[in-house]
Amino acid sequence: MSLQDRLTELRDQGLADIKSADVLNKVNQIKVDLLGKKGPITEVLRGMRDLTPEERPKVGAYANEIRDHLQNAIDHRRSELEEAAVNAQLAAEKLDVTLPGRTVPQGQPHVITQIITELEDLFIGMGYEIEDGDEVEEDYYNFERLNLPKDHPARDMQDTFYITKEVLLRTQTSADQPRALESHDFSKGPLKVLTPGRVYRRDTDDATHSHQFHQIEGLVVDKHITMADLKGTLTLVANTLFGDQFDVRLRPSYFPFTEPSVEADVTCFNCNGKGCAVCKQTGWIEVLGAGMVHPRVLEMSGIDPEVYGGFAFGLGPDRFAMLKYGVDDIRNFYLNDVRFLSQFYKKG
Ligand code: 2NL
Repeated sequence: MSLQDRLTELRDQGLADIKSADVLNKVNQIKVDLLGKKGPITEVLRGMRDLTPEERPKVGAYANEIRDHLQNAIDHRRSELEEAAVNAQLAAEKLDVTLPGRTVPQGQPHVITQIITELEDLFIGMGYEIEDGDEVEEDYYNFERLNLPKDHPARDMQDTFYITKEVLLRTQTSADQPRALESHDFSKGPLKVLTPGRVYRRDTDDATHSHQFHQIEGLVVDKHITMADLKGTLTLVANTLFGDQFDVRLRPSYFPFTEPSVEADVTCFNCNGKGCAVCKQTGWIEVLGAGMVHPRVLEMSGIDPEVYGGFAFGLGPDRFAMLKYGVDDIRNFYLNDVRFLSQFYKKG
């Protein structure tokens, strides 16, 4: 067989092999076997020694042509296989972007936080500023500046966690208010503050007491403030929180920081005032304590009680939440059991 025929045969066999190679490794192996130093084409080229000088360039050119042809076929087959591999991978990893995603369950503010926020919004609307004080407070601000000197018997109403003799966990958010009083510039208008926050008392935990709970206190000081302002404000709170048909009733009470002091009741939401088990047949539910700011409290903050006066009130969002939703054990609010808390999630 002539060298040309041998080359043609190698080409045809090689092209058939390349075409049928179905993985990259096989193509690579064909390249080594066919075009490598020990391959048949190299061998043919070596055989050119025996040709006449006229034949040599012709055979040489033909050999080069065939080698290039095979090399191109190999390159072509390689890229075909590479493309097929990528396509196969893409098909295997295909994402259906139209599938609905997995919804992440979304939490909501705690029911106590919801009540605090609702009240904050209401009072901000009436021009109050929100004060956020420290939970670790001085005895001086928590008690003395609110007219509760050391050994005052009314301190017993607020059993206290002391950190040192003079530092404690605040028992009432009123602790923030002497600071507001002493720093207020009355030439710029009345003082109106709302102090929501956590407070602590060394109460035994039972269904209606927790060692940590919440309080929101309000304080207004200006010239010519009367108890009518207090009652009007509290009525607005009751109407906003519970509804327009709710009324407010004031009963005499005692707090060391107010004089006179009152307990405020609202119409029982359960029986609309007719009398039921929730309101113990009275038609009223006690919701907060309040009063006219004691002159001593004003004096201690450097304010003249002959010129200025005001009202203050304190309410418990925990108690509000219990009343509003008929929860009978305050400790439920602090167990962080989502099955309980999610009942108060607002729709939407
Ligand atoms: C309650 C009800 C109350 C106040 C808090 C207050 C604050 C200042 C002056 C006067 Cl700076 N009063 N706050 C007044 C009345 C009631 O909370 O049950 N407290 C134990």
